[in-house]
Amino acid sequence: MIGRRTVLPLIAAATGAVLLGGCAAAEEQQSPLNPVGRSAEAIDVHWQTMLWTGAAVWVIVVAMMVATLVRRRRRDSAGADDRRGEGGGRGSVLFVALAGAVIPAVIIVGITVQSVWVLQETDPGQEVDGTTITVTGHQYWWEVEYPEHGVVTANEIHIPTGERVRLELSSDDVVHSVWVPELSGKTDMVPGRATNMWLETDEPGTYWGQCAEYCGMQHALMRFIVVVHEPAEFEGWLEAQTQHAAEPPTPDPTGEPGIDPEERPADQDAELVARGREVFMSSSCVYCHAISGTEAQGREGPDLTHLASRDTLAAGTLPNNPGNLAAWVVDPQAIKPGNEMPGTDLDGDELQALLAYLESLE
Ligand code: HEC
Ligand SMILES: [Cu+2]
Repeated sequence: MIGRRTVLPLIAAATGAVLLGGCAAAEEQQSPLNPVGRSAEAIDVHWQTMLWTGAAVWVIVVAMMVATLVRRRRRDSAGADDRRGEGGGRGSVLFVALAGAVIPAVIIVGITVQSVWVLQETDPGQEVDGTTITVTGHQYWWEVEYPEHGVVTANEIHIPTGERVRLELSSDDVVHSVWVPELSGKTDMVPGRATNMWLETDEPGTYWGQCAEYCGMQHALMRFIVVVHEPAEFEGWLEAQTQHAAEPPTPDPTGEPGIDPEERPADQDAELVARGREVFMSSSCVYCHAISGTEAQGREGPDLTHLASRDTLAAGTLPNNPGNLAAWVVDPQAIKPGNEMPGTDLDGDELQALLAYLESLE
């Protein structure tokens, strides 16, 4: 017969399996269980120690409880009324002293010593190597600046391998928190207060980060990536980002028709891009967005100077491709309700030109 006693544990086990399955899926993108950054590795050592020590204590305690129950039951069923052995004797006192005081003390002191080590390993005050990056939290996106290089970008932090890079954090509005589980622990961004952290890893790759302090409606879609490059590649990226946005090539009106038909499509593209630039500069976009080398200098939204070089749109909400870009510009509130960008009412032609211009911002 299947009673409550069997069903409840079964439900609990099934729920547990589903929850753990969720963790396994998330592991592909961001998980502190795959540490590759120096700071995340120290945190991992610490939590593994606590997990396995805790597990060992649990197994031993449960085993002793079960053994006691079994012994008691045997004795009861034997009808013994001999209680002489209980609660007394030197053996019991020694056991209580060891298991109740000495062993726990050794474990707690050990874990405390290790956590002091982890605090030192991950100390934000540690000396750093080169590049300093300032990261500012906004509802619901990240402004990323390389002040020594005059570079401003958004929702992507690029760093070189093998270097400890400092991130100086602040917030433009409410409390946010930077967390890249594979690289480091969390650090809060507090309005009006400077905090900092560092990143260091030898593994090139792309690592997902996440706002880890509830900050409003789109907190869950306040994501970013950390792109770790080999040093030479990093220099190349930085160099490209220092460039102003390219002026759209001026279409050549003197080109005699028929002489070089190959040139025509490129010319038409150039015309579209140039028109799109005008649309951008004459609409509300400029109040909120900057494009370096142009009159657009708004700081309410992400800098768009090298928009087309970025992997994602709207803080990791969408992959950056022409279809998603169009969908975002037309109706950002449908994609990320409650974000700070209003929709546009441009007509079809203007929109097409605007998108061509945005896509040209490499
Ligand atoms: C009132 C300010 C405001 C106006 C006006 C505005 N935007 Fe935005 N825009 C934002 C904000 C804020 C974000 C970031 C939204 C988020 O991710 O939460 C954003 C994001 C974007 C992005 C994605 C950037 C990225 O790297 O993720 C693009 C592209 C963009 N805007 C283009 C435009 C264009 C084109 C216009 C004009 C038609 C425009 N915006 C008008 C504030 C504005
Ligand atoms: Cu946030």
